[in-house]
Amino acid sequence: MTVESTAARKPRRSAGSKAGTTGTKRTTRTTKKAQGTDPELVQLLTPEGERVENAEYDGYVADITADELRGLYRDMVLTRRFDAEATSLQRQGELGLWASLLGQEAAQIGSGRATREDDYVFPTYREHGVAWCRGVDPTNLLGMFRGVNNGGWDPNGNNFHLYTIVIGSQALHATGYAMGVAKDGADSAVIAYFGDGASSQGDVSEAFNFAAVYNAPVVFFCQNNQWAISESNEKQTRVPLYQRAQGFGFPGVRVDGNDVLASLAVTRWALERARRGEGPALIEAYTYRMGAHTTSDDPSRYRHDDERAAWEAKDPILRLRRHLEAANHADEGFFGELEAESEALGKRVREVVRAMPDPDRFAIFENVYADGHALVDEERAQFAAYQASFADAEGV
Ligand SMILES: Cc1ncc(C[n+]2csc(CCOP(=O)(O)OP(=O)(O)O)c2C)c(N)n1
Ligand SMILES: [Mg+2]
Repeated sequence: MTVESTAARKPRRSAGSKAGTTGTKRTTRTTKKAQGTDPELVQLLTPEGERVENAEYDGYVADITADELRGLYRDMVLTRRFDAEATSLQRQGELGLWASLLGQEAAQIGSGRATREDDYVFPTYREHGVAWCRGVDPTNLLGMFRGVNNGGWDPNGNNFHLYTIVIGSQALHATGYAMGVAKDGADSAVIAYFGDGASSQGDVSEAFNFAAVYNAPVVFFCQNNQWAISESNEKQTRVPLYQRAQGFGFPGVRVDGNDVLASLAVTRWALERARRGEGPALIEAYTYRMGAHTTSDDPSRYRHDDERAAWEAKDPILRLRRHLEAANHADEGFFGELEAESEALGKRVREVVRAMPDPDRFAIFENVYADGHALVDEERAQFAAYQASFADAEGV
């Protein structure tokens, strides 16, 4: 179901002709079948892998071939494998921390594959699947979690900004960037990822308002994984998050975040209308964080196992596999080759991480100020003396 404001129904620039793509043509129509499950949720694949029709969004994935469906499956499997490997590496002491995306693969791969090369992505710290879609080598995501660098990739190399830990702040960065894109007259779009917990941050509301008032070409992609560390979704909001958009004057949609096809379709819709100059949209990808918040967290302290079990039945990878098998789109050969590719990725990740060089201890003092600063010089000298004290102790 979508919520549209009056302002959103009056696009400033002319809209495209594709049926169901404009603000005016969008309605709350869904097929009977989809309504039977949850009328608020855009879903194209049921948990059993059955393709359900959706008059509004089918057109956005009509071009997806069997080959591309297998590609989406491969993306999700490899992302999950990479993520599992990173969790193990943390347990082995090779990483200081890891934030797993387990369960959120469909939301990330679907939305990530909807982006165009010239679009710009502002992630949180959990968007490993989106990074994969943007072509960031997964091993580059690990340096920061190993504590050997402050980022690990050139944001402009793939139009994928560095991971952002300050909750919600990237929504403002994305909005400002999108306003710049519009001023440049470019037809690319910007997408900001954030979580259900971040929706309570002032930064996110400020970003919504700026984006609406300036009609910025930005898509707000909220992965509602039901938890913000140990705080449940009920503690964040009294209304479904996608409905917040209405109060700011742009459309909001709730999509089944465990359905890669629906996530792709809805994000394409939002990005296309942003590129046409129709302003921001909010997507709430309804999903579940199957693992801990990070490797420092123990979810058994605040939630029940049966909750996770219920969501496992809606597993994003399993549902696409069921669909591929039922439609005869993939055979054992495909799944076998993917398993081998997955093993090879895991091996490469382990090897690259273990070989990461320790950083220069004094690098932290670089780039604080463009021309240097007396206080930084003083701190560098203090740190050098501190380091030297260990050398003295070793010498004794
Ligand atoms: C401004 C700010 N406040 C608090 C924190 C501590 N913190 C880190 S993650 C997190 C929860 C975020 O939850 P959510 O937005 O739902 O994202 P998720 O981790 O579930 O993907 C909090 C409060 C922070 N990093 N930044
Ligand atoms: Mg969350």
